[in-house]
Amino acid sequence: MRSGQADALAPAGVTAYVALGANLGDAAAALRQAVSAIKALPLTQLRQTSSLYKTAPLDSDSGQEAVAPGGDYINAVVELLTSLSAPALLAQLQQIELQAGRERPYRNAPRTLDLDLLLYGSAQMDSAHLTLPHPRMTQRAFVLVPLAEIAPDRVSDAQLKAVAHQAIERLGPLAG
Ligand code: PH2
Ligand code: MG
Ligand code: MG
Repeated sequence: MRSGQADALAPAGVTAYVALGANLGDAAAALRQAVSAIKALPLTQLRQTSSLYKTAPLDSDSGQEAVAPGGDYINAVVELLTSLSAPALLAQLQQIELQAGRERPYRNAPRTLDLDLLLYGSAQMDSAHLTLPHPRMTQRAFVLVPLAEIAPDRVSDAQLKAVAHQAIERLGPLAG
């Protein structure tokens, strides 16, 4: 039996995708800072980073373009390989939001940094704190376009087509 040997191997980790967004202050700098913080997370490697995108604010509930007090967003998506559980990863992401000065005065308030866990391997869960896959990700060009850039097999052409009317402009690489 080789199972004892297999048990001794380090867990390979889970591929997870995180959406980054900000629309207050220097949003691009906030996203770069967030990527540095994600790189420093325990048991986690940053695997891929999408470009930065400028996107029109969308209302979370209706999915329609909305007038947001902070104006346009900067968005990106990163791919991680992590041995943290999904709730532990979410808690770490929320810590990074807090360090960036995130306040939650009301739903959809302009934010210095929003980090949303989109996908955690093929996990499907619906708890009070965490729903996977992210329940609104397929309605949002600001998630699907950067996700398709780094993980084309996780986004279908039909999904992209369904959000093609939403304004999104590629700005350039996140780093540099
Ligand atoms: N985040 C929201 C609501 N609306 N719109 C854009 N363009 N980008 C976002 O990151 C975003 C949004 C809630 O988190
Ligand atoms: Mg969000
Ligand atoms: Mg969020």
